[in-house]
Amino acid sequence: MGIQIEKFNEKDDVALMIEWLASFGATESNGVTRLLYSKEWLRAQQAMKAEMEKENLDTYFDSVGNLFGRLEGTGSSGGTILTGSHIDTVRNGGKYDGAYGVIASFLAVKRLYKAYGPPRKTIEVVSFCEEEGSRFPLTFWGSRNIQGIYDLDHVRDLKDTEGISFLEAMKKSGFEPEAYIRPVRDDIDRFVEIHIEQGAVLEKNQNTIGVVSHIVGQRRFTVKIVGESDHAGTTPMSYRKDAVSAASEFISFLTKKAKRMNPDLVATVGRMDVKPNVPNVIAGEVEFSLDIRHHEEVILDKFCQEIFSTFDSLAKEAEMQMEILQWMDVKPVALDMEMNRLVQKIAEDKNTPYQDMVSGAGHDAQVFGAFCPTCLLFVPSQGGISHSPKEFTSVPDLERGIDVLSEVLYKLAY
Ligand code: HGY
Ligand code: MN
Ligand code: MN
Repeated sequence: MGIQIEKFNEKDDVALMIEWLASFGATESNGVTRLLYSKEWLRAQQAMKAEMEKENLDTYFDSVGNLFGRLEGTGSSGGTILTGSHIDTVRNGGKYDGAYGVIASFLAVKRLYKAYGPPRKTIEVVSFCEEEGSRFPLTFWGSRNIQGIYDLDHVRDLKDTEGISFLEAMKKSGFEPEAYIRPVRDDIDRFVEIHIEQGAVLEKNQNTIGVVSHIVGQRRFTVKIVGESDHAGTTPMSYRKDAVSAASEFISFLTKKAKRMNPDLVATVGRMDVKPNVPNVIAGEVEFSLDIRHHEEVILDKFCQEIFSTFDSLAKEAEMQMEILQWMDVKPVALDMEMNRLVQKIAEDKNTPYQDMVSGAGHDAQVFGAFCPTCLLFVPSQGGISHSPKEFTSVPDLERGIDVLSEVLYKLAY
């Protein structure tokens, strides 16, 4: 039957906490925008810190703004069990992506402490400062700092779409770049993340827990095409160097190729900037984002090689300039089999329907998975909707996730 942990009071209520955290960066369309180092981001991290302190967790920020709540273990075995997710969101995203993982980890540790006292092994709840790559062209700023993959050199020249520099934004939210100390941790024994699925597989199969076996690899690029601005009325079609027409040719080519090449391959153009972006001028310049994912690197390599060589010949043919900047390359990762077996056993003991699955979304777990035994649990997303104000997971599903997560942490740390 496993451990028994009770909700202790209304403040212990996951639905209330989800609404509370979503109030930091709430948008008019009932979504959330909480970008790295924004005011809303800082207020959310500070509010989460205060909640952790109420539960006697030792709280602290590292030098990039990852928030930790530490519950010291009584044993001498050293090593920390880390659990949590990211606090940042996409623009006008949902209330659950990242936030649920932070809240669930916090509530699980709070309930375990109230029911069983201090753990044998130290547990830390983490609220990673950034995972999405929504403000600056860089993702996993929090978890990749902890793993020593990133430091300030990776962000010195970055600016957001309003031209604000990364370091300026970091400084403004109180994380002094001059005071930056690489926050690398070598004491993390295991990492456990719970997250909404952001897809419809669990719902379709009527399972309530997803045990993630692999997380897809992800590559993100910015493609810039430079043609020539010209008069929309007096320039014959054959004289034009129309950057929008070239971009649409590239995008239609890559979309068709992705559909043909492999059923699990996904390619997305989510952002596009057109210059000068007025109706009666032929576009001289287009910049678009490209997000490519698959769980096998060989497929990612093949797809990228084929589309970029075609882009190159099309650009030459049209006598246009083209620049391709890659700003993300995260490898596919297999998560820890032993920890997954523990999760499966716990779900079975609790008669909670579960299934193994691949994650098409990126997660901090894939950064940790390359360094320490890591597991990632999913709870269902209604209609598979995510990165949208319509993102929703039912309270029973949220609670079941916390119940399974609590048991995993109990087995690892008590
Ligand atoms: O884009 C993703 O896969 C995740 O939501 N950051
Ligand atoms: Mn996301
Ligand atoms: Mn996420």
